[in-house]
Amino acid sequence: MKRWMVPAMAGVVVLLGTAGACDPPPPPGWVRPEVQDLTVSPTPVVPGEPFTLSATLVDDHQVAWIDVWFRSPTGRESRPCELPAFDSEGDPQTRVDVAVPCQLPEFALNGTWTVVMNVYDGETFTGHGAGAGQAVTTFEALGGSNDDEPPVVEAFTIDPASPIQGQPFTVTVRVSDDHLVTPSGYVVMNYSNTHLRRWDCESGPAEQLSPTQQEFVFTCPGVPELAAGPYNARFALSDVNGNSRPHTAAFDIVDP
Ligand SMILES: [Ca+2]
Ligand SMILES: [Ca+2]
Repeated sequence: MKRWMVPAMAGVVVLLGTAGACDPPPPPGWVRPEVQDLTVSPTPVVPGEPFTLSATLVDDHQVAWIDVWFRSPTGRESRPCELPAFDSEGDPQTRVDVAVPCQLPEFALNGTWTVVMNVYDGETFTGHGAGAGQAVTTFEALGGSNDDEPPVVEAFTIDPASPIQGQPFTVTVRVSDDHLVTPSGYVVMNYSNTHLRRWDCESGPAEQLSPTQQEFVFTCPGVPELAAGPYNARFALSDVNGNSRPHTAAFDIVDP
């Protein structure tokens, strides 16, 4: 049995994408590591229940570490696995069977997911996915949620309805969704006219009106240099599945 340590290595940075044009060339004779026989079991995967990614990792010198990431049916990326790390003592291992424990959140989307496993040998530049061997497979998730809809903006109220130039105003946004993020995270609202965009409206955490309703109250400071005229306010909120759609509301700033 190979010697693996859990949890994931500290200090392994996110390694995605492809090699950039400025990456140094690999050393002469370098052999890329490989991920062989990447499988998911059991399938279909049930969100909230554990499953395993299995693969065989091979390299001419050493299998140094792996990186795993998932893409949901709507394209959101996540890493719901405990990555193994090598015990650095002992001889380098050139062929390793791994069984990686993973678990999707209970609310995760049903449908076809993609999983990518990268393996690195540490012999060459390993930023941005360069130097990785990679395998990709898909699996079905069943028994999670079918929520691929963004939160609904039920109300978007500006007070006063026509803010006065140079004076503060508030924006109240009420949203509903079956899978809101609770407690709510930091949310940005901005507003603009044809040549100026402001990001200075601040909101505390949302008030939880019900299990499926939240209300944000943004305070927007008075800005003397904002000209009277038409403006657009924009607000977007993601649910736990990352579904998001911007909401826009038009309003006027009027002369004092
Ligand atoms: Ca190698
Ligand atoms: Ca939703």
